[in-house]
Amino acid sequence: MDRALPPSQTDSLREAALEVLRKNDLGDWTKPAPRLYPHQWSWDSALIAMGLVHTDPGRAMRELETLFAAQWSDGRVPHIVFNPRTGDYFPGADWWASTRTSSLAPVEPATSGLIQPPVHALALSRIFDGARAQHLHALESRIHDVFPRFLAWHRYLVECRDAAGSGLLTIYHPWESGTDNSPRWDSCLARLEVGQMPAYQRHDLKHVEDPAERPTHREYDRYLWLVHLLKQASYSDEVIQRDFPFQIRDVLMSAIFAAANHCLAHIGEAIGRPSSELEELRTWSDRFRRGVEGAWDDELQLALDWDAGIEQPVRVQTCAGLSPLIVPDLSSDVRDAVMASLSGPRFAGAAGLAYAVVPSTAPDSPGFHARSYWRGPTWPVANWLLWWGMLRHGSEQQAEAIRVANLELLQQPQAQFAEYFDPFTAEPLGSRDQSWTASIALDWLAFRER
Ligand code: 9WN
Repeated sequence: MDRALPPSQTDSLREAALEVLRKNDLGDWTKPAPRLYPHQWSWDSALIAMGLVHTDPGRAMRELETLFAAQWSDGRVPHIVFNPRTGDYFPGADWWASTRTSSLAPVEPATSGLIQPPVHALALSRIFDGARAQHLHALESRIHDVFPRFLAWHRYLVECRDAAGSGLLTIYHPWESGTDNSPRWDSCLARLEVGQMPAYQRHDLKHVEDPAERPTHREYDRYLWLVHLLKQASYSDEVIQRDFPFQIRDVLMSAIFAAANHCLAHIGEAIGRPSSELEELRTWSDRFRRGVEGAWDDELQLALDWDAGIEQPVRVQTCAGLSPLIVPDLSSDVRDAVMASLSGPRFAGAAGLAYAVVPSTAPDSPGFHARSYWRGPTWPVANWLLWWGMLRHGSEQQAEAIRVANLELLQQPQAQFAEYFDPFTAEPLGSRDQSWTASIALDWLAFRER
């Protein structure tokens, strides 16, 4: 039984979460949301697999296999895989023009040319451990088959997104971070001069009640201008890195990558991959751990992104600053400092919060907005990542507090597995029936049974 909620409530929350995943299931992959996001998104799929594993590990594996079937020949896993049968998303496949623009892109399916945070090996590791424990040999053999693709993805990130060996991955677009309109990107986007590009029409605003919940038109112009420039560079890392105006070393992505290498090494060892590969993965994990630890800012008591355009840290206070918690083998003093920031008055301990969960941006800090997407609302998925990390660092009591507070938020009758929530009123915002919200609810509910 779960300590957070009485059994009748956990049962109905679980049933409702399963229903969301069933409704968004298109057979081999899952829509992130019924209408707002009708294609396959990279990090959504991995986090969806984290929930599916509790009911159907084979289907969880299929989610990852479908995504990795769209991998580019240089190893990158695209942030969106387009489904020709489900339209109505902008920018769609034509706008990205991946196959026409780069010989590295698959001919089919059409994809975007960006990436997203590399959470995939966390999901693969969960599927693997389950398969081993339950003697699911066919599933283990599928993990064997897909392993080289995962390794190629990690190698792409190391070689193309951290060619300088900084221990931090460089992103070229706010969408790559997964935290699209976070104040993390404001100062860099403010320097961007938007040139001539074709007129466009947004579709996202049709699917939310209040446009303030989504990025502004000014932000969208910048997002699309960056895509235009990326296409001009043929999505080539070498060309992009010469003088691209948005190059930020992303601390959250790098923390996830440190953990992902650790997970992939764990699987690789268990399935007997060559020791040279295991050594590489462990070295990468260590390199990105050091990169994230090195991004720690003593004054803000948070880890900060690095803006390579001006060679300065990005001094904002967002949940990404807590990402050292996701890194394996974190030194105990950094861990204690991050935990203090997480539970303190800028995040889960902020005055007036409806539930003691982590908001995406610290209330009272510049750029905060309670209802706008990644500028303040609490995202259960971001809380899940921090919870996952806290457990690994032995911060069990604090991890449990975050799990319980999130489950209480999600079991409100109006919550409907929303994409994000106003941290003060707990009002659901963005899409409803968001797959990864349902999926991590399943994982949180199953936690006490594991
Ligand atoms: C752009 C699908 C995705 C998530 C991102 C989230 C949002 C897309 C959008 O939705 O981004 O990629 O159109 O706003 O920010 O994290 O993967 O759920």
